[in-house]
Amino acid sequence: MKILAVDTEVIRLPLEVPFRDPRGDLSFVDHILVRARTDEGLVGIGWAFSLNGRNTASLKGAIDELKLALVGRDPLRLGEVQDGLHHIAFNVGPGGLITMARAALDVAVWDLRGKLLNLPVADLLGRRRDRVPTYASQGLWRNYGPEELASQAASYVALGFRAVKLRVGGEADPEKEVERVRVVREAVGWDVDVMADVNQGWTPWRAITLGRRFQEYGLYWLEDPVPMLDFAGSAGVARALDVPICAGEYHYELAGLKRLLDEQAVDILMVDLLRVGGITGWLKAAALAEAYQVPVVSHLVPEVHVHIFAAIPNGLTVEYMPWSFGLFKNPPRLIDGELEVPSGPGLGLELDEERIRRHRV
Ligand code: SMN
Ligand code: MG
Repeated sequence: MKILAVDTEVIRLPLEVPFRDPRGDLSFVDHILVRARTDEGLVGIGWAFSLNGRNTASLKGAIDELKLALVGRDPLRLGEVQDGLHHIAFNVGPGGLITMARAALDVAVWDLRGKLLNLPVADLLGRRRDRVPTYASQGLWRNYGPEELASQAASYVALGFRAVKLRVGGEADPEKEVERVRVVREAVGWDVDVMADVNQGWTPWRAITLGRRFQEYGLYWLEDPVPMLDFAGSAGVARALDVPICAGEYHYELAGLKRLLDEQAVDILMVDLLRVGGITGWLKAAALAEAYQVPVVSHLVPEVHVHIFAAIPNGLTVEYMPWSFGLFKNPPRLIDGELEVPSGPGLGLELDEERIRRHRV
């Protein structure tokens, strides 16, 4: 079995609810869809994405150059594929678009491996469960006021979610930040977990003073309170607060994640599928965190993370962000507040060719 060709295309999917954010509005997501085709007619899929059309062409270009590492290779020989990708990428990597491109191709190869062996990726990875915890993360944006936050948070609970994440860090007035957390807690009650994401917006001092105020609302985690490279600041915040500090989504490859762990800057490590280099990189990050007895959580792309989290021992919860669901006829289902691992081979995802045709750019 050999990969004969790898095709890429750009699919522009609008967000159901566009939002405005002081750090960048979002109304659509460009998916660079990868299809790796074998001589036996199997097709492995993977994808990278960009927000609001920024860098879409560069990302597609990086994938189109790196994809040569797959052509002519046996998808079961993942190590050879990885070596080939690193060989093409090393002079401009690691990190940035090059790592994201490698990740999209890595996911396509894993999908192919599952299809070839007729097993879900979760089984290839050593499945230990069939459903994984998840949390609603597709809303509660920074530009939403208290009423909108409360009604949207309640709507997620009505859908069955047992955890929701809101965004903070956009208000000049600290009382308004506290109010955001309070209205969400009051809307969901005390049986639902609440996370708050600052997206690097605060100084350590503000994170500690506001984090202390948030504690009365029982946050499950406080995410990225300070800039990603302020390891010492994050460690200081983690030491000062009872609420667990979660960070990691901005880091590429493993070095930054390791430093977060070494410096005790996180209680929970967040790993981004594209920035860590795909499923292959994710498994290394999960094992690294396990060595520090730190749980891991995912960032975006629940379709792939549901397989990883079915298998790894230290996976806490999968971020439910359905931005790519429109590509598929059968995105993973939410059942009793958990995400179900699809049963089909590979990622178990069937492309919705009709919708893809309509949104191709
Ligand atoms: C986030 C990151 C990128 C795009 C949207 C939202 C956020 C998250 O940091 O954790 O979901
Ligand atoms: Mg985040």
